[in-house]
Amino acid sequence: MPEITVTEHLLSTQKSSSPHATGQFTALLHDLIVSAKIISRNVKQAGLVDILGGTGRINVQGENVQKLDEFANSVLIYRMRACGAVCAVGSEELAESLIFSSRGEEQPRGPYIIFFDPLDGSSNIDVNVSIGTIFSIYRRAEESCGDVSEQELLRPGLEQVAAGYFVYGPSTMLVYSTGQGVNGFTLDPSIGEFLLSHPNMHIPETGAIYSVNSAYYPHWDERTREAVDTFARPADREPHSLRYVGSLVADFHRTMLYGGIFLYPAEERKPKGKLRLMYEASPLAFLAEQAGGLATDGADRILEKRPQEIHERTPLFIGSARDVEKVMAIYRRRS
Ligand code: P6P
Repeated sequence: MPEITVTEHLLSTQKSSSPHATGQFTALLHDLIVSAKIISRNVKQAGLVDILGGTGRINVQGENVQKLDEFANSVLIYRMRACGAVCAVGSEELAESLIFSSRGEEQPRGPYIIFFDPLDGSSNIDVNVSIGTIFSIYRRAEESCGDVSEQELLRPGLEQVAAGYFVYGPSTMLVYSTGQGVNGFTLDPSIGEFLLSHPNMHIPETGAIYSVNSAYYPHWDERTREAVDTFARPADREPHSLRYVGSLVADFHRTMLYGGIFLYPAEERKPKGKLRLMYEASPLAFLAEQAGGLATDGADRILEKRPQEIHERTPLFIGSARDVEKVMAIYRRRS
């Protein structure tokens, strides 16, 4: 197969999907990719330089900020400001969103709004487990002008124009969609390019793996226990295998390729679950649906949820359509 770079792929699909494209999205994606290459380089060196361990600071989520979290966040913010295509940024590591104003700038700011988890799974950094960057991209309404308002930021996932993730594992990969299916690209470090390696990704309709932190079983409600038991202790067939990395991007990437279901339910100590709607659940739900899968909070489709605040959390059941439908049926019956 000829080597197709992510830029070539984007330009070729853009011609068909948005001929009037101004190149601003290409500029945004280019700077996102450069950010990921820089983050990947530092992640791969983490054991060799004094960048392991925490900064001693606590982020808005109440979690210990790892030095690489902070580094990834600052690289992404710098590049998103510099690319000119972005007018606002939301990040797991920022209590408030960042609004980039056009005032005093030679060029008006572009129309794109990006949310990201700069380094998800950071608790795994020190033990050399795969981690990732998750991003979600919206576009301002054509008629919008002036600085972005808070209200323009709180949009349901259905309105995303693009979403994806970088996974820093044995290889560094980019998996993303602009609404025309999902494609995967693997970084070839010898030439510094992301090359098309997983064209037109589809989640199998059902899978043989479920992914959940079963240690929380005592804290789940009855419908969640029944949902998990559907895969762990099925009455009518072999049980699924349990695989849980504890790094969302790694667990989701496996689900995209092998099928099955990832579950992070609500529980008594986390009534809205742990994962964040805007920069974890919504972008992954966008990818899952583009790849033929489903994503729900148990009752509602993730992509239809309108956030009330940037760091809102949500329960998440995501993966193969038939497996997620089983969970939804249990929640419907027991609610
Ligand atoms: P738990 C990592 O901290 C993270 O945000 C996700 O990457 C991961 O899926 C989840 O938390 C793991 O949470 O409660 O099982 O440790």
